[in-house]
Parts: sequence; C-alpha cells; structure tokens
Amino acid sequence: MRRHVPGAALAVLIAAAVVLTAAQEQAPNRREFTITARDHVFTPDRIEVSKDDLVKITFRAEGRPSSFVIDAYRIVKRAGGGQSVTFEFRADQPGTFPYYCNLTGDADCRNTKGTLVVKAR
Ligand SMILES: [Cu+2]
Repeated sequence: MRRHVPGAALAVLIAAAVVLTAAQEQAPNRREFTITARDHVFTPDRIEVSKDDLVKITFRAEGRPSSFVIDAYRIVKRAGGGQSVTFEFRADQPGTFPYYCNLTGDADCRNTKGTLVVKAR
C-alpha cells in the first residue's frame, strides 16, 4: 500500500536536512591551547584534537628562546625568551605527531618534546 506524504511536510524535512548539513560544514570545532616551553620542557606535552578542528596555539618561551615544530604540518615557530607567538592550523591529517624544539644552540633542545594527537572523526 502506498502512503502519501504531504508535499509541504516533505519540503520542511528537506529544508531541515539542508540546514543541518550546512551548519556542520560551516562551523568547524575551534580549539585553543597555550603551550609553554620552560627549561626544555613543554607544558602541556600532549594535546588532543579531532580531525578538521581549527587549532589555535599560543606558544610561549619562558626564560630562554625556544621553538615549536610539527614536521607533518610544516609548522615551525620560534619565540624569544619571555615572548609568545600565536598561530592557527587545521588538523586535517589524523594521526600522532611529535612536536619538538629544533634550536641547535643548546644540546638539551632535542629533549624538548610533546605529542599532538589528531583523532579521526
Ligand atoms: Cu630549545
């Protein structure tokens, strides 16, 4: 037996679906973190986001200069001692990525490490 859906009701349903889809595409999750480097330690040393989040990081070097590098995202940021740098990126690659300091003036820089986790949706 065939059921008849009133045309107006169908139009409302379609309109609602279109609005929901548009909202999901236009409103990425925004995530904000402050990461501090002090005495060759990043705090926090792990951040977790979801794929396609828009990630804003304020990177601050306490004391000596430091840098913040994520190879897979081609991020290389440097902050002078006592200074901050703020940047954004879209977490479009899922996976686990190290972040580290690539400065060479100080041997301990190579031990300044953290982990970015981008979870698949
Ligand atoms: Cu360093």
